Amino acid sequence: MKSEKKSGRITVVTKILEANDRVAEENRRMFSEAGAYAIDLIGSPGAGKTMLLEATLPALAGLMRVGVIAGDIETTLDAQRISAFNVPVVQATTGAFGGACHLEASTVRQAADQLDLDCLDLVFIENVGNLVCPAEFDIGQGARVVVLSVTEGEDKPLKYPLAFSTADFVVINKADLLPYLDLDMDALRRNLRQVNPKLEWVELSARTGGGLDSWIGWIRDKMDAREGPAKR
Ligand SMILES: Nc1nc2c(ncn2[C@@H]2O[C@H](COP(=O)(O)OP(=O)(O)OP(=O)(O)O)[C@@H](O)[C@H]2O)c(=O)[nH]1
Ligand SMILES: [Mg+2]
Repeated sequence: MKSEKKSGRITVVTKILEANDRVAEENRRMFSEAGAYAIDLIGSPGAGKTMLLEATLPALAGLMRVGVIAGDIETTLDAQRISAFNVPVVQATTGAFGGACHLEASTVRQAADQLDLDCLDLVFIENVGNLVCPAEFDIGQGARVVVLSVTEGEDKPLKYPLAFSTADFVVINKADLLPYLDLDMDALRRNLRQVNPKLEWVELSARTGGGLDSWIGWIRDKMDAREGPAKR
């Protein structure tokens, strides 16, 4: 009896993920056809995802047209912060849908419908602050970036491997705080490699802007290398 229940539950979970994957593929096609590259930003609450965007948007101004989807369980606080940069922004809150700890492909689809994708080159999707659930859900992104702050500790890649094994890039944020911490940066780099040998990363401070150039360079290289028609 017990195992029947368990297998029933597994079937349901599998169906949810399959349904999500189908919409994610549609999203990927939608972004690609519009020529808008989508970057899924995931990371723990407070890792600095929004502050990274606040540093990144001025650096990309004039280079490309950027839109933002801000994911949270509640509030429009992040969208309000982003709107100061004069870019199109949509807040996607999961509170009305049971407070999911991640964005699903269908939520991203609804949010993207509020943006004029044909007029955008790049869409940042700031996922709900969480290092676990967002890693399990494909949302149709072109690339996934983990924002990990140095205050979180060098062991996080080992403890939350899915986030790092499914990531294309890691932004190690809050580098300005390193002098005040006993973080073992070599161990962090080793742990990142152990979980995902192909992983690249940059160490930066969204607060001071130190190291931001490498992050901007990665975005531009990634966009230049993407498949599909360039818009301009
Ligand atoms: N010292 C320092 N503080 C930072 C840096 N980046 C972000 N912070 C601070 O960290 C806190 C959280 O930053 P947010 O950008 O709101 O973090 P978030 O990841 O968007 O948080 P959620 O959206 O709630 O998941 C704020 O107080 C920021 O000022 C940084 O590079 N250095
Ligand atoms: Mg945020």
